[in-house]
Amino acid sequence: MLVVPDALEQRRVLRTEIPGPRSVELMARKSAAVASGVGTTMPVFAAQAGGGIVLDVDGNSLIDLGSGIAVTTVGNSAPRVVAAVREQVEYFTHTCFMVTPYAAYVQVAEALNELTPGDHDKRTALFNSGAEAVENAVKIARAYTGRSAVVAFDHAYHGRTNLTMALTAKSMPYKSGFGPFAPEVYRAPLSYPYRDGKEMDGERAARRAIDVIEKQVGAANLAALVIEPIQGEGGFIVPADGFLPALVDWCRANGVVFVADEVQSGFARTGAWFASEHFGIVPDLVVTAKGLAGGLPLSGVTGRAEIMDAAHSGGLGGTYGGNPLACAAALAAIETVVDEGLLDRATALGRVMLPRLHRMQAEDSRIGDVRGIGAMIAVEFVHRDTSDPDPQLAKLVASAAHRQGVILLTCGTYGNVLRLLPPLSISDELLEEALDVLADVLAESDERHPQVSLDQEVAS
Ligand code: PLZ
Repeated sequence: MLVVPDALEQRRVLRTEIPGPRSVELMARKSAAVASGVGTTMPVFAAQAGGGIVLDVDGNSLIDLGSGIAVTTVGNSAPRVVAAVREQVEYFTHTCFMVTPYAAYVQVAEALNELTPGDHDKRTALFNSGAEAVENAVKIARAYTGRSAVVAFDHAYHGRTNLTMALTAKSMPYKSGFGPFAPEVYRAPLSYPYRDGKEMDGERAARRAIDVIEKQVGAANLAALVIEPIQGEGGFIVPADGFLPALVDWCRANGVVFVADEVQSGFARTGAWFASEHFGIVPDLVVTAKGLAGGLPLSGVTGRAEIMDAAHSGGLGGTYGGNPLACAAALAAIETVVDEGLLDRATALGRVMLPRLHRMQAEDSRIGDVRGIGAMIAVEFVHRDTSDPDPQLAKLVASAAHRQGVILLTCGTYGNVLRLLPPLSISDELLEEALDVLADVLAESDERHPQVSLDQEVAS
């Protein structure tokens, strides 16, 4: 059952051009007041959001296929989350869990211990952002192993703090000019089925990665291998079958902590609580954030008790980590997923998106690949003859969709991937309508601009 606030009509309505005059005015104030390093995908300011709609300050109702970058999985202002936060805020906003703890933090830890893959004894620590949790997973793995090296993968995204910038692969815009980066971070090749070709199955891709690790790092020096089971910012890359299990096996055999960064792929997004489940792997540590607290800032590291407990008392924490409002929101978000059957809903949304996108691909050779699981789906755009990445087309399609009132995000090392991340509270009708818009703007980009002139137009 979809629970949608009455006030927000679930319909795409464009009352002004996008952006409308109020957004234009606010954008001018943003430019004067906010550091220019903080960019925005759309030049549109939000007024309200819920179901599958973001209402802007000019009264335009936009279809949300971004979920605030995979955060509002249970919906924006999901009723249970709103009620739980309202109730908590009446009691207290903050005491600091490290000073006078409160039950909601413990309840979230218990829930994450239960929901993450594997039935071994687990512990959880809570933080504020995805990057902070990834950093803490690395701290914990180093404390447990007594080793310092960490391996991340090609196309990886793990955050913008110093250590997580080092783990993140892409220079522009995440790292360029912001070094020096944390030492003892090494990079291994990923399994990328669309680009690897058929001969490179999952096990061979794992062998290729393990070779690099053994030769360039040495297992004896390696504390942790950090990987997104399905990559987010890097292009929604789903590794070939067998890749992740082979890496887990190698980690077990070599005393290396396997860390799954499920910040984007986790918490019901793919039709399972965690994407790791699709590959049959049980990570040693699981990092969660984004969808976990229905839009409030909360992240966690959950994993094997003996690893999690390796950090000395007082070694983990932070003023706001596991804030009571965020914990109340997380408990309500978990309840929402269960009560509203949102794991199945994510799978069902995938069944709406994938066939439509595959049909578009069959008719348009600029779509090189359609991939993803559940409500985490992507389209990779390429140049017709070469299959080289075509970021201009992805950008053009996304901004044309924006003008038609559909919030769409791009991603990928080359910026040539369009990602569809609807909130699980969206209706089939709205999702279908957004896909109609996507099909239209794609067709128009083809008719009006044959490939050559398209490139010229964007370049000029
Ligand atoms: N790990 C897998 O996807 C955040 C970044 C948006 P924070 N992804 C969105 C941007 O441009 O900053 C992310 C992720 C994965 C870690 C993170 C980091 O999470 O909550 O943004 O710190």
